[in-house]
Amino acid sequence: MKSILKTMRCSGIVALALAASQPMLVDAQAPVPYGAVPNARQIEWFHRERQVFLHFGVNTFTNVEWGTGTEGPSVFNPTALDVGQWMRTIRNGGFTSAILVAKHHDGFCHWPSAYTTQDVASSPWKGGKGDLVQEFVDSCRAYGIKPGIYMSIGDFHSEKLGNYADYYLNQEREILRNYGKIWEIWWDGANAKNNDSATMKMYADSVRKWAPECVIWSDAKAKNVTADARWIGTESGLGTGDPSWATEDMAFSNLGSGVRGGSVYCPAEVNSSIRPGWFWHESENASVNTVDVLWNKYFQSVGRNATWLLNLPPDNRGLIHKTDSIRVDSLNGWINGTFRTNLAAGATVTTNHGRGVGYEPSNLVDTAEATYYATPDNMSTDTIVFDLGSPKNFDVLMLREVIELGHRTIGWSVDVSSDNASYTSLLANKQSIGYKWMEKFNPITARYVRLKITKGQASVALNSFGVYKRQYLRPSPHQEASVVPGGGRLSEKSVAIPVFGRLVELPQSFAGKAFTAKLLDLRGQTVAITNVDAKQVQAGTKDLAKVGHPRLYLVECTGENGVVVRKFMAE
Ligand code: FUL
Repeated sequence: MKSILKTMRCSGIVALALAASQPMLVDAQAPVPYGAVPNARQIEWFHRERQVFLHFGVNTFTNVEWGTGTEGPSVFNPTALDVGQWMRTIRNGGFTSAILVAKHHDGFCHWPSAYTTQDVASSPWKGGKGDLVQEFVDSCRAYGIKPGIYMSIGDFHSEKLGNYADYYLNQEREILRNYGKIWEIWWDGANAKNNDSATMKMYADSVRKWAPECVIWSDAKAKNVTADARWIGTESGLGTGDPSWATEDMAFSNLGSGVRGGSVYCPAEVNSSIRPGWFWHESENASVNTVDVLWNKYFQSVGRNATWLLNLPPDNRGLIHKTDSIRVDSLNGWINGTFRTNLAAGATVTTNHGRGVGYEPSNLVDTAEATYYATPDNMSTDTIVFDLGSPKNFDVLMLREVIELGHRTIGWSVDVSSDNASYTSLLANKQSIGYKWMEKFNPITARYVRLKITKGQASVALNSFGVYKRQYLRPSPHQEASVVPGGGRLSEKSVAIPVFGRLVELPQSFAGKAFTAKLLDLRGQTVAITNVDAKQVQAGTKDLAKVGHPRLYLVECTGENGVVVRKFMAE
């Protein structure tokens, strides 16, 4: 087996892999990346797949979508705000990260900013002692959710006061330097006055300085040189293009589909709300997206080479409404139920143009993300037949390309057969693949599935193929209990404890005790387990080098008070 990162040889990718702290060996046999390729931030961002947007602020209390900046902070007074309830909804919905609207166009700030009184410190909430950004990031970390921040560029309250760029930069510094790692910053172009390219470039340079791993989502000016992720051109959640290229030209001339061969790698993040509006309105409690609508949105975002940013707006109590929570919980039951069994997992896979040892067709149906199938350099088409062993009934198909090697395939189709002789078309004239492409269709029964790669701009490099039957998996009480992060008492101080040879920040309750630590890969699969005795901090930990897994991202520590999940970057 060869790992993707082991087999890259272009210097751009060398820099990328080093930036991502991932080891790599040069292998002359590996395909060369084609065109624009993702940076380390974008690779991590793609793996988040499902993210939650949290629109909450003065508008929640004044019942509008856009405030004017003249509302006093006194209107912000949630009676039962519980960020832990948000996190349980987010986690139970299978989301991996959350973006809090820390400041919308009205200028009200969810943190006590040193630069304005239009903030929580001047509100009645917690007697002006609250800091919602702090509660949000603490709770995210306790629940293993990556925190991100929306900070509106347009600010009806503070723009009038002059020196707005300095003001924004000061606030950006407060957010990025005072709250630990922020995984994404969101720059909406709406209502922005002070957003010329030079200013936006200055804001972006500061993000790179203060938080180099923070993804920039931007629809503001200069996005062609600052953005890691782009707008899709609609907020319906159902408008992602087919094809959907991760690349754009310098003018971003096609937001919905991207631009094939474009020089800027800037994939789409599909933002949409579970309700008609972005902020909570009582009148919309009966208009929450159904599970079927959410299922479609999932396929039109994660299933189209993009990530999904679904808005779940907390209500005026400060809680996510139960209808919204139940809907995303059910959706996750459908996603988990469907994708846990790949009916092609044991398939015999034959192809016409294999690249040889290390790039076997069977890599397409294994569970390792690091292995892939490839054709020789001069061969950009192929016919790949999956013999499922017996007739199988399925209604979903999934395909993944090796994004580190760029968009390669630009034409593909799928047909099915019961005898490997006469085939019926299932999917025709498809173009892009990218990080993940998913299709759903009426259930069909077939033993043979034939994937034709009909056109490519470089040799084929695919890492996964799957067919699935849509089904629901109810989370068992045991599964639920196993992820309850009781160890993450939010106000608790943290301590740094060596785990797998690295210092990991854990709640104080882990200090001086024995606990179990698990390393999980990006898909949540366990790759190593160790017992840590924090009384003798080094004892019981293993050197990571001996674990032999280059791409480790999460460490899950189970102590006597529960489970805490932390990000873990291997070198
Ligand atoms: C838009 C804003 O004007 C909306 O209020 C919302 O925040 C949405 C995500 O972006 O441009």
